[in-house]
Amino acid sequence: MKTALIVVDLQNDFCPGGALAVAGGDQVVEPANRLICHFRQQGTLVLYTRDWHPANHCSFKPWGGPWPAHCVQGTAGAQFHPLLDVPADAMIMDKAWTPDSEDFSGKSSSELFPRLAHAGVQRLVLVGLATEYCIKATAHDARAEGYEVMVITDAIRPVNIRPGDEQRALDEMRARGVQLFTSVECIALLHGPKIT
Ligand code: VGL
Ligand code: ZN
Repeated sequence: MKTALIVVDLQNDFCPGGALAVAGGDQVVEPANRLICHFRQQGTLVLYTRDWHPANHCSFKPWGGPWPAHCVQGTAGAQFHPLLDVPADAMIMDKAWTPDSEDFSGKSSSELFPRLAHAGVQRLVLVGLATEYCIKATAHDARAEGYEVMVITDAIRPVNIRPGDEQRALDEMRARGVQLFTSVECIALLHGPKIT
């Protein structure tokens, strides 16, 4: 089965020190890099999404939204984490890049699913930030489109605005048939020695 790795919003503003910091957000870079390395060695598709807002985005508090300004196009906060492995020819998909568009899902980058379908991909592996927003929304949209979805538990982190948000998101994903694996399990499953 053809598989693609989607690296979701691993940007400075979602990491400690950033405008919308997720606790431990930077800790997902290492397992994400391990998966990126494995997928590249296998010649498998790796795509990156970016939260990519204009300065007057509707999700920002001054414009009536819930969030502090974050991931503003062209700023340091919107750049990928400096240790994230992003090849020069990386496929990058930007989301929510007009003032009125707020969509957490990678689907909102209209190229994402058509591109995957064109490449014959049937299974997605998701890593990145944040668990109950962009990871969950992308996972659910992918399930609705018929993809098999694996979310990598050590390579995601929640915002946890309310206690329990993370657990609820994991439960909702499981209920929709999303499979949860650690990065080690994922690599062993997809790229480990074949048992015959
Ligand atoms: C995200 C909150 C606001 C995310 C984006 O990438 O999960 N969360 N914008
Ligand atoms: Zn955002």
